[in-house]
Amino acid sequence: MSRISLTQYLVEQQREHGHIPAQLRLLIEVVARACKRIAISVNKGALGEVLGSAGSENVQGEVQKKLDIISNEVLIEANEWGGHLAAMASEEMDSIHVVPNRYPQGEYLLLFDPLDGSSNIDVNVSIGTIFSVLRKVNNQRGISEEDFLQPGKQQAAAGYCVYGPQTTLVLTVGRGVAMFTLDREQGSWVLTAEDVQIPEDTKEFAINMSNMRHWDDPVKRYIDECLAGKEGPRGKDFNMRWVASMVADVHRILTRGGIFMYPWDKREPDKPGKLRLMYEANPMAFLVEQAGGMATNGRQRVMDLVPSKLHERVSVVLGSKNEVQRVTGYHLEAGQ
Ligand code: P6P
Repeated sequence: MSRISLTQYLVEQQREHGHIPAQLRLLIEVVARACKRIAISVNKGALGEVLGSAGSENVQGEVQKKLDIISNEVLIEANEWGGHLAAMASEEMDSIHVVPNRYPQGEYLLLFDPLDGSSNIDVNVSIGTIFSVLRKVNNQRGISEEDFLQPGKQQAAAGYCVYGPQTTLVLTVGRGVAMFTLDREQGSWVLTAEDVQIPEDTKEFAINMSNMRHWDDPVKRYIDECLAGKEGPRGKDFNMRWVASMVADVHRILTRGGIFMYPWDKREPDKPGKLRLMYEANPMAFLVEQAGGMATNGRQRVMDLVPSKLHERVSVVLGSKNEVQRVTGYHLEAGQ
């Protein structure tokens, strides 16, 4: 594969397929540049006075880390002036951030989890930025939260940046998944994988096992069968991984297959799950489907779900197609 830059990749996609409007190309390049800025802060760690709690809580009631706030501010500042966005939404902000009147408004809406996996920041484990791009659907009145409440299948683009042993940007604009690794010497994103494909089968599952007693029966059945190994109904042994950074777990699945599950559990029965639909599940579902995998809430396709509020939560089962379908089948059999 030729080692081309993100810019050359986007220009060639636009030239060959014509499906990346100029504003969308600019948006992706601005987000990619913001991720480089975030990577610099993340990589400083204790040297940069950026670790630890910020002493505040976000809309989710979660303690905010200093890097959560820094990352959020980097993404807001980078995207405000370019004229490609009408508004932004973030896990770290209660309400949407409309582009100020001093800048032109564009055709897109950007949603992001600026730094996913915050519990891993202070212990030097991979974390990441997740982003989702929607089109502004109305042109008359001003932008409001309702304009963001679109199902994931309306996404124009989605991606994440994983800050790990390598800093890697993973992107889809609806024509497959491409991966770009940050060349720190040049400060540029270099294409290192394209047409990424998730194997349809796997022997690796990712779930927080400490919640087992809270799961519903179909999830318990699926995991019990994985744990039973080759002597059990699956006839093969399974391995388990749980990074507690969705970006890291999904990157592993895009790279070598697997199934990731954060299911509903009875600790908070009125909540469908822990993860957020708009800026975690939907972008990851777009990437996973574009790589030949599946993403559901255990029963339905994630990207078909119509959100009723910006910070809506959802159960997530995603990854290798045949495994996700098995979990869906168990829910259907159980009538759950
Ligand atoms: P738990 C990180 O806080 C996150 O939102 C996802 O990135 C991750 O998969 C999950 O929560 C981890 O949750 O309950 O295992 O800490």
